[in-house]
Amino acid sequence: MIPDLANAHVLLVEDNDDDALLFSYCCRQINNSHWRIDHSRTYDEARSMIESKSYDLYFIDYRLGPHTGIEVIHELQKLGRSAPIILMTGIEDERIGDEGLVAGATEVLSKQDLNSAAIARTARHGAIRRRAEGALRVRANEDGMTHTFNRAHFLALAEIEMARSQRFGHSLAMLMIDIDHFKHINDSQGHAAGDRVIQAVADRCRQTLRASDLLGRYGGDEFIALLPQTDLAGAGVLAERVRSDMRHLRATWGTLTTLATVSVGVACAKATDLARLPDLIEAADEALYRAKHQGRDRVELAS
Ligand code: GH3
Ligand code: MG
Repeated sequence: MIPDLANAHVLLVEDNDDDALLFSYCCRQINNSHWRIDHSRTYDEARSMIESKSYDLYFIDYRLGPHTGIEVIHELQKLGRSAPIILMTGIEDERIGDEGLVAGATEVLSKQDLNSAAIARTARHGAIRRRAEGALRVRANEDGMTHTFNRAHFLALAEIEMARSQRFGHSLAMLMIDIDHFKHINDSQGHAAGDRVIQAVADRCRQTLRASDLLGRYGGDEFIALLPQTDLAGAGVLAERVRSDMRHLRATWGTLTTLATVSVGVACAKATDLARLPDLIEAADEALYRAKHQGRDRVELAS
């Protein structure tokens, strides 16, 4: 086994206990490796485990009750987890493998071929590929300055989240967060100080939001967040927390310390029946516009 996987911490997502036992048995036979394996049996369990920890390897079964392994892969993508993801399938259907690779799996492993050599090979290939992709992927998906998702990647993930919330009848909320009078900060203290404020606002948003929420940089001084399974009232509470947390924000640049406030527009896909992502964005944007016009440093909910 390649050195960085010798003591890998592995998450196995598998609803069948016999298959899980076989998998663990095979892993113990891999030469020169001592994998620590955490096992989750359901999609919900997997979700909470991947949110609370990051693993060195993910082995995910395709069939998971009413869910599929593809949804777990989407969660991993959202969290920006970069370890190899191996999708395991018991069904001889190439389309499932293709779907897995498109969703972000590094390798596909047929459960019919489950043995220690096959597990070790997919793990090794996955790790090699991830290393090669690493820098490239981060650059393609992230905003370099704030390390939030860039606009294009945020929108791609948001489309997935939107489809899923509709499928399960969950509400989905959006926040548009814009720094108040940011031009003035740039003009009075310089562009570099402005950059520090943008970074500090991103950090504060990240601290306030949940791990399962998506945060992206939508434009210069504007951020966008998507909150799964959150209704308008709940999102309003969170938006208020984001806004009031900015009071403690101190962005320093040289000897300068800058304070900033933000305005937040909130919309919810279920409450207003917005079935398409552009409509949800427009509703959040309109609410933000109202927050700006009603004095800034405030939260407005879409009506
Ligand atoms: P409002 O309260 O209405 O939002 O006023 P504002 O001054 O914040 O207005 P606006 O949002 O239109 O200003 C955004 C400014 O952000 C304009 C642009 O020059 C600046 N900007 C965009 N990207 C960057 C960046 O990466 N760094 C810095 N320092 N400034 C940026
Ligand atoms: Mg602004």
